Amino acid sequence: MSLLNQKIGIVFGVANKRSIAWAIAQAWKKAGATLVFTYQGERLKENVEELAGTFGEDTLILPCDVTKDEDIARVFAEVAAKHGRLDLLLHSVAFAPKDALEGEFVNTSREAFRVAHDVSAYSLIALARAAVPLMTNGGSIVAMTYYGSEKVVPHYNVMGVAKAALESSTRYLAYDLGQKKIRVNCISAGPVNTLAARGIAGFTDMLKHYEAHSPLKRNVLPDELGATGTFLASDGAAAITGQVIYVDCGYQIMGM
Ligand code: NAD
Ligand code: 0WE
Repeated sequence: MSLLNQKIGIVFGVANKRSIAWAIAQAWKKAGATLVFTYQGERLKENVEELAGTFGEDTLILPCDVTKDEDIARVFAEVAAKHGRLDLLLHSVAFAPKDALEGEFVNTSREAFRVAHDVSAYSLIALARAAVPLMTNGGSIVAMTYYGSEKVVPHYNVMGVAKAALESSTRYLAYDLGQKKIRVNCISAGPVNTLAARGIAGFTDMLKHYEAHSPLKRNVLPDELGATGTFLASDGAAAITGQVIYVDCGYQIMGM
């Protein structure tokens, strides 16, 4: 019997085959889940249809800009119409304007702060609220975060502040939704070479730094994020909520 048999999930944040969301979606699928996919906009439609289409012709694939309340409402209405309920939700979405990740944090504009928090943190609250009425048998919500929320990682800047908001929101959501048997957790991943990471100056050096300094002396693999995502989604994690789980080859424990 597979871990996620009979479970219905929705995945936010697939852009291409390197996306962490795609690694977790594949693991959820392998564990027996039925999935719905969303994509940010027309630009990514073809990519996501090609990837998610391999999950079966009747897989629901819907556009959703997480900063638009009407998009979110439409997506959950379509999930309700097709599946009638929901068990799992993956939030694997983040964005800050590029210049905010390049200069000094002290120069963060009001607008860059607003956008980063709207896309990367508020969206978890909005998606959770829309999911609750469908999670009638309880549920598991998983969001992706990064260590730059708690320690200074040069250039991560306003994204670090937004991830701190995301992690704190995870705890407040876990408290509110616990009575409905809905769990909310974060996976804090070590650096992974995705679209969101490429183009970051010094990213290759960062992978090398983790290789040199993490206890396991290597970087995390996408499949390992999939495995943790599957665990958190499964009944094996039934008593785990409000947590940040580090899947970073142990990097977070180090003091030097
Ligand atoms: P990615 O570029 O593949 O995924 C980011 C996704 O966010 C994309 O699918 C993009 O379309 C989506 N997105 C951005 N703005 C959106 C909007 N307004 N509406 C809907 N979707 C929107 O990169 P990734 O590395 O897989 O990132 C996924 C998550 O993992 C992010 O939360 C990121 O912060 C987190 N994370 C990444 C790393 C890493 O090193 N790559 C490490 C730790 C955590
Ligand atoms: O969360 C992230 C990256 C999220 C991200 C990436 C981009 C690049 C393109 C958010 N917004 C944008 N905006 C863009 O215009 N990570 C955890 C990966 C990452 O990004 C870094 C890192 C790491 C790690 C940026 C600086 C330093 C380290």
